[in-house]
Amino acid sequence: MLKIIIGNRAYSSWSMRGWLAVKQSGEPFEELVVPMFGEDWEKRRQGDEFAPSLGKVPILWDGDCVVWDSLAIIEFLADRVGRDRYWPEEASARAVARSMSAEMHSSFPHLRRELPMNVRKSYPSKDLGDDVRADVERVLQLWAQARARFGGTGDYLFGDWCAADMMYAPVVTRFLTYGVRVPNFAGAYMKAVLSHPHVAEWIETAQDEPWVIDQYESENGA
Ligand SMILES: N[C@@H](CCC(=O)N[C@@H](CS)C(=O)NCC(=O)O)C(=O)O
Repeated sequence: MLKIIIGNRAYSSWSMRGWLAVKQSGEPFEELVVPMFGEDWEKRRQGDEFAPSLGKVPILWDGDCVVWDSLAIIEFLADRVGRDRYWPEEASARAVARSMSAEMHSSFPHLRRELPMNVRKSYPSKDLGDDVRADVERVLQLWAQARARFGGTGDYLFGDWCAADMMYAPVVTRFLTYGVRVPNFAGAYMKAVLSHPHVAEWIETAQDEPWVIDQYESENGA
């Protein structure tokens, strides 16, 4: 059976992406939550289960086959259960969905650093610095283009729920947490993402986690 190792649901955005991908597979899976930065975290990440990932989550095991890194997990599962479960069918839509997902994976350093994920909190709007604002604008531009070109009658970036939505789901929760002001189309998209049953389950389960990491509990970010 598949087994995914994740960090805290409250704070670990990469874990959220990997977990959403496994949920999307429809396959049964086991999950192991290792709370980040506690004693057990240091011990576990030095163990064999974490070794291939250099101590980062998420990590997916399928027997003795291991996949780490959220995008690789998506691709591994797409190979396993069918690409159409993860990526839009039409070639140009798929190309854009892949590009947007890769950009999420490699970019937006200011957004990631200054607005860390915390799905248990929501603060009033605050002024964003220029660098964070530029990251936010780029995300909104990508969302607008995907929705306009490929959204059709569906609620998500490419109509149906796909890997690009999984990659941007933690951005949606960050915008909510820090009260980032967005245009109406983005508000509607965010609402759809937050109502997706897999996202809703992740957020709901996070509420009951006992662990608190102080550095992610500030309205001013990390
Ligand atoms: N590029 C990796 C990023 C993984 C990552 O940085 N995970 C964070 C948790 S959200 C982590 O394990 N941090 C612990 C550390 O860096 O020590 C992916 O896409 O999965």
